[in-house]
Amino acid sequence: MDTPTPFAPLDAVVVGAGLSGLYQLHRLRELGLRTRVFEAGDDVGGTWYWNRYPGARCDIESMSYSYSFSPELDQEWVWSEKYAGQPEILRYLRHVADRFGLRADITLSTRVTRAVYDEDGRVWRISTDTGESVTARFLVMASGSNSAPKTPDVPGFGSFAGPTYHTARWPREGVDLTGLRVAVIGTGSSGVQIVPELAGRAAELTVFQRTPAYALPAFNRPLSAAEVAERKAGYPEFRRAQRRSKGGSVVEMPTRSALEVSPAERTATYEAGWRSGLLSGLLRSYTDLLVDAEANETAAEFVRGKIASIVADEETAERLTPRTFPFGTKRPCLDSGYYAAYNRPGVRLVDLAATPIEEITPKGVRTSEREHLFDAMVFATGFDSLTGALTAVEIVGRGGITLREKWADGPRSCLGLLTAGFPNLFTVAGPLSPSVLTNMVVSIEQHVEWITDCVAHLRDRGLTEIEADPAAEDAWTAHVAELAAQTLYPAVASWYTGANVPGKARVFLAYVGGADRYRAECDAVARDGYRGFALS
Ligand code: N01
Repeated sequence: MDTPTPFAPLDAVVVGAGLSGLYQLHRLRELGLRTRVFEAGDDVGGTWYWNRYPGARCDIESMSYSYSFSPELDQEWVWSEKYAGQPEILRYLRHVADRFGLRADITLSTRVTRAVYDEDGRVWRISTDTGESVTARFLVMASGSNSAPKTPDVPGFGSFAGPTYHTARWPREGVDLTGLRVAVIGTGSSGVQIVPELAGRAAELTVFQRTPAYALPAFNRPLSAAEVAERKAGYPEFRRAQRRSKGGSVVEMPTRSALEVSPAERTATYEAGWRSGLLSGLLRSYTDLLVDAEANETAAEFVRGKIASIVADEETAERLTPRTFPFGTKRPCLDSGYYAAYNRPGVRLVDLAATPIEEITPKGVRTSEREHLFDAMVFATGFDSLTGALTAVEIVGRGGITLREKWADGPRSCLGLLTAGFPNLFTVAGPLSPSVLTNMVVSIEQHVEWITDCVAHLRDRGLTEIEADPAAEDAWTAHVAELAAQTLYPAVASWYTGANVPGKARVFLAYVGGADRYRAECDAVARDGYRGFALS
């Protein structure tokens, strides 16, 4: 192991001990850097620590949604299901923390609240909610893309007299909702997953839907010993293929337009995509589903037909049918009994497009139609995505400018990795990178490795600072927007565009060009001596 340069009392602070932070710590330690992770939760796991709601499950296959950096880990860990549930993924991440001895450098139950760049000392001065202050040369924000929960922006929020739960803050000890009248507000991925679970327990379950989702069947199942063994035998090549892929998953890419084939052929292709039980199964049927509204409509219609075939009550089926935005422009959901739940007695759908919420009351929810009475309420209302966890920390860069101020009109950065005016501050899987449009683990590993190589580059040359060049940042920010503008994404109100958070700038927040192209660009920038960045 190299001897660390005495950068500062700490060489690096990493914020968050989820998938990103754990791997970042591992890599920086390998480099010999004195690194400390601060984690708000009382254990590691990040997303998989916080989102403990019943039904929480990954929507990327478990043997794909796992670290690739350790062939030994790949061989020793055994996934039990096609889509791992939250408890299993959390066990995996706890195992990773133990196996690589990471816990010694992780401070739990501690939230970083403030980080100020000391321009003279070229260090970050970092404060926590436990009153601790540390100084580090590098600050890596591994704080998650969907980790700042959003509560419903409706009058009376907080006035309900009974218990309320946000899916992303589900109590560790669980909640017994058996026999109660329960409301669920929100029908994104979290709502779609929790509804079937609660439908079997609550006496009455009322789902408040503002916008219907497109949900595709998960067909989750146990993995057989034979398929686990086969994947393990092929893991080295599989992991290489993931790294070369556009979305971080190894799938066949389409070559034809949806509009150049016959309706019968299209339906057969969509049927195969539906049966694949993959989140991307339908979207990857044709090349133009996310760029051509007419092509997209063929897929959207297919899903609408499926909803009608599952939901017995015609009126409920129609209300569950998405018609206001193209398929895939909001992240599709994976369905493990969501639509079918509406066939159970005691499960009701309230269509907020027809009868909006007027207020939350001490007894329940008042819509424009009437007051609905509940014993407990569940908010599956999502997150301030991509930027929320970053701007929640008071990050103060050069000249006293905060990141929140700098990004008031939307995030700006070079490669989604560093932003001008905030030297030595890296973001993992943050805005303007492919992150949420890909298999997160693959994108996280790519970012962590780039950051680690960058830090090693600086150290090996006796340099102490890297900062995005404003011109390169402008170019990257514009490039991300230009690519997005070629798709159907930006026109849709979603968390991808920041439209789900009142007052948030409306900007398409992710890089749509693909993880493969993005990786090539990041590698080229590094090869060119960190083109677009000032090193000193
Ligand atoms: O959040 P969302 P999520 N009144 O923003 C509704 C990942 N994830 O937690 O669409 C009434 O998608 C809102 O309505 P509308 C995944 O990337 C993954 O479900 O804004 N309703 C919407 O229906 C996912 O995409 C997994 O009109 C209100 C819902 O709340 C991302 O996290 C599981 C409202 C929020 O949906 C976010 O998913 C879970 C209000 N005032 C999450 N405010 C898996 O791996 C909001 N809504 C499977």
